[in-house]
Parts: sequence; structure tokens; C-alpha cells
Amino acid sequence: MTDRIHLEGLRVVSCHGVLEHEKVDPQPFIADITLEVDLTAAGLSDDLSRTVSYADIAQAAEAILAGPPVDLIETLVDRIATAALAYLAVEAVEVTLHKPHAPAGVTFQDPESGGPSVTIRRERDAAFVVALGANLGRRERTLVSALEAIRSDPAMRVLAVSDLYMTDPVGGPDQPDYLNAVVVGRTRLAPWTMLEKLHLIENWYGRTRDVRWGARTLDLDLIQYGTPGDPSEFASETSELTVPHPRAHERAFVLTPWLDADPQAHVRVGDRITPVADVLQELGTDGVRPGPEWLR
Ligand code: PH2
Ligand code: MG
Ligand code: MG
Repeated sequence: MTDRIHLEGLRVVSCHGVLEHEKVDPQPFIADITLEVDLTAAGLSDDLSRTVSYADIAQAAEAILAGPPVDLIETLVDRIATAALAYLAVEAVEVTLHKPHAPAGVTFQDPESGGPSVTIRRERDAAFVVALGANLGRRERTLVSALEAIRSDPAMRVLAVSDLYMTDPVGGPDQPDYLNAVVVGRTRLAPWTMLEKLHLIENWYGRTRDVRWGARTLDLDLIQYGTPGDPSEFASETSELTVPHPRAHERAFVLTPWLDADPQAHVRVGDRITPVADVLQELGTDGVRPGPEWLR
């Protein structure tokens, strides 16, 4: 992501350092923080919830720098980066911490901005599960192209792709059989940014949204974001974004390809985190048949 928010020259006087006297004699620490955030939606909507408040990040960083003394500036930049990535809109963060008065046994030219500094960059790396479906038009070609579109996005790293399955339509009006597949991978994107990208790909392939559960040229559903039980796990029940998918655990056309792509997969059902293999065992695979071979 090329959009960035910069926080430059955050100055805190505190007692970090390896040497004993550093723990009692305060000295300045100066942080520069760059947040990589997709600012498209915020710019169009003028809505703070579509970005991250620089004040929140600045105050979190200040609290870390003013907190209990540690030995290394490496520790401080690591903590600041972790605090920034706790905000989902932040795809990646770069933190530089200067210690201009560091006792290094030498003279640095500029006593305010010289001296040692460390810089780190950390990127979000959240697991995702996307289900693909199509039951109109050239279904297989559409799914191949959709997969290619996901793969070619540098912010989404595809780790495994299932076989194709031919499935009876579930719900909705009378409609043709589906081809279904599942892709698992990892992403730096916020879940809502990922969903926007998936919608864009659906639209390229003539997706319309007139009949709920009706026939469609392409359906890309974000089934799960983050790892269940892990801090990265994400849940949302707004009209724009419902994750994890509320019915995935009842649908063999999702679970069969998901298990195929990731035999270790787990799904949250209410309070419980269960192996997909167990849920599918219970549910059965009625209406799900092997589909055509595909190049993936
Ligand atoms: N998707 C639906 C509704 N019904 N049935 C099958 N077999 N496969 C689907 O992908 C599917 C469905 C709504 O998204
Ligand atoms: Mg769907
Ligand atoms: Mg959908």
C-alpha cells in the first residue's frame, strides 16, 4: 500500500538503556512512525472509522516510551510496531527510534538529532479463507480468472487452493448447479479492504445482486479472517461485513473444498472452535461431487 500516515519527531524523556546510570538519568528518545493504511475509503467517506486516528497511535507510542525502563531501543520499536498493528486498518508500520544522547563513548555531530537509531518494519499477516462459487456463464473459466486475480494481488498470499466441486444449489430459487472451491492464504489487508477487493473481482465478472441466494456468475465470500482463538481472529456482524460467515459450518459446499485446501482447518461455531473435518463428518457431503480438474 502506497498510502501512508507519518508521525514525525515524537519526543519522550525517559530512562531506557543498558548502562546503570541510564536507568536513573533521563534522556530524550525520538520516534518517527510511518503507518501504511489504505486511505481510499476514508478519503471518499470523510469517516474516521475507515482509517486510523494518528492521535491513538501517537499516544500508544508515547505510553510505551514513557513506560517502565528497558535495556534496548530494539524492544521499544518492537512494542510500538505491535501497538500500531493492533489497529486493523494498519497494513504495515515502520518505526525509527533515535537516541541522540546515547552514551557511545564518542561525539556525535548533532546532539539533538544525531546519534544511534534503529528502524524496523512490520507487516500484518492474517490468515484468510475465501469461498468461490459460480453457477452462471463459463463457470470454470470465471473461477480460474478470479483465482488469478486474487493471486496477482501482492497483498494476498495464496497458500492453498482446493479442487473444484460440482454442488447442488442450496437455498434460493430453482437454479443451475454450482462450481465451488476454497482458497486459503494470508494477507496484510484489513478485512473490509479485502472484502472490497473481492467485490471488485465479482463485478469484473458481471456479478449482479438482485435475488438473494440467486444464480450468480461469481461469488467470493470471506469465510474467515484471522485464526480462531488467536488475537488475529476477527468478527463483525454489520450489514457491510459479516465474518466469520454465519452459515459456513452448515454448508458442505464450503466445508468440503475448505478441508481439501487445509486439512487442519478449524472453524468457530458459537463459543467452540472445531476441526472442519469433524463438522463435515457430522454434516455429510450430500449434494457435493467432484468437479472438473482445474489448473491452480
Ligand atoms: N451459494 C449461495 C446459495 N447457494 N449453493 C451451492 N451449492 N453453492 C454456492 O456457492 C451457493 C449455493 C449463495 O452464495
Ligand atoms: Mg455465498
Ligand atoms: Mg457472497
